Amino acid sequence: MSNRDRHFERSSATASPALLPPRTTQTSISKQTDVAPAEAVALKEAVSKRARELGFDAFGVSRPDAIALAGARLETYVAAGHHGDMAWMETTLERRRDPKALMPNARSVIAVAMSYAPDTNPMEALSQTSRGLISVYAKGRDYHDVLKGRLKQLAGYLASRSGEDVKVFVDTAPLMEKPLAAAGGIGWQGKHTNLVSREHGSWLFLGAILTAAELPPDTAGRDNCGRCQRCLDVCPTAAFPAPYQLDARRCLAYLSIESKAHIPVEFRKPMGNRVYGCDDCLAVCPWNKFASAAREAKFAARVETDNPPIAELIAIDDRAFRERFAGTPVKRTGRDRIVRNALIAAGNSQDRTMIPLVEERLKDESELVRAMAVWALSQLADPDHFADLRKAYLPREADPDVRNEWEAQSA
Ligand code: B12
Ligand code: SF4
Ligand code: SF4
Repeated sequence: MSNRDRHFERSSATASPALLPPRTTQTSISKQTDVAPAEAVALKEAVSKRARELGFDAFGVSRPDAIALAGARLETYVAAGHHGDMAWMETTLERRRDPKALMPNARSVIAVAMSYAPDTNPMEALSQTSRGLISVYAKGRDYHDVLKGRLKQLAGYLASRSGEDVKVFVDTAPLMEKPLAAAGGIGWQGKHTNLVSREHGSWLFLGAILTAAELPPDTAGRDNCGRCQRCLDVCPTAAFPAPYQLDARRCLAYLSIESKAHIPVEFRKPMGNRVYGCDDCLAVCPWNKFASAAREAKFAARVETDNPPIAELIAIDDRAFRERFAGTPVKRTGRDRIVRNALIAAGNSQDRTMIPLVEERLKDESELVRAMAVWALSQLADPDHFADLRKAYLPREADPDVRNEWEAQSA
């Protein structure tokens, strides 16, 4: 029996409460159904089986009120400013705390996970300094598209069998997918805050269905981090103020993907050659040794997104960008931010053959790009050459941030 089969078997089984391990604190307020009605058990088993047929690797059920503690922690996270410029986390706070705010008649939450485990360790590419690292999750087809299509099929199946309302979510609505997956027994939130499964490690995409159907809940996942803290230690930007807490403002995934601003100087060197996201805290997790490579071919790296040469990314224009990254999550971030990141990678590469390409970007329309071209040249060009460039470009630079870069670098 494969790991996957084992997981489904456990998830869909109904066990006597006496045999179940204690629930984690995250879900302690959820009420366990003592004896689930036979129809609900049969429905859950059928939906779990269908989920497996649709390519999901894990499946679990919880009650909508199972994540009350997560809601309180989300409030603390936002109050501390850890969400950075993701203002939607503030505006959706009240709805995110409670799945019922999205579907008042919801009685059950189905959490699903699909593996995107790579077949090699992505950290090996950190030493290939002429290439721009793209996070494993973004090298293939956008997971929103893949999961949403399958979730809709699963929800349709559930609706037709139960006659009850259903709603589908993949990272597109204010729902806390990690705590819900943990509450459904798929795994636990590791010290890096992502969901880890004993069977599939941490390379998992998550999705959820809210339904008015009554399904027997699973037992919440138990924390198996123990004394390990590899993910905390490996983080290049010290983004974890404490275990189980992330300050997104320091995380390279936030800085390189979500942030529309200039990347603060303190993070530019630690960024190394990562041009889109970061995998380090996931890659070092010992639970990944149990993860077999993803079965979903759509998540496989494409030649054109598999850590492209930095030189190609610096020179990319809008059209070539859209062609290269069509259908992947990278496309949504847009050309300017990727070129911004690639220029930082160029600055870190110590490869002086990139200087002419970087100089071209001093004339770029985007101030994000021009600013990082200045920084990259400050790392690559010799001081006299940099001073000549400054003399030529600073007087005609109107943007205050780009001017600051010139001035800071020549101080
Ligand atoms: C915003 C967001 C981000 C932000 C912030 C991430 C974060 N950890 O908050 C940024 C841009 C940084 C990000 C990065 C990444 N993301 Co993201 N992201 C999200 C999103 C949209 C919301 C997450 C959220 O609500 N954060 C708010 C905080 C408060 O929630 P939390 O992390 O669950 O916080 C918990 C802990 O802090 C814990 N806690 C706090 N204090 C304490 C104390 C104790 C004692 C304990 C036990 C726990 C505890 O309780 C909190 C509530 O559960 C979700 C999708 C979704 N709708 O859920 C995807 C999601 C979490 N991201 C995902 C992925 C894949 C990533 C990256 C791996 C991508 C990459 N390679 O670049 C990185 C991973 C970085 C990391 N270490 O987290 C996946 C994770 C899948 C999984 N296996 O868990 C998700 C679920 C998307 C999906 N549908 O698959 N992401
Ligand atoms: S994704 Fe990278 S930068 Fe972000 S917390 Fe993990 S190791 Fe740190
Ligand atoms: S690396 Fe260690 S501490 Fe971090 S999530 Fe994995 S098991 Fe937990």
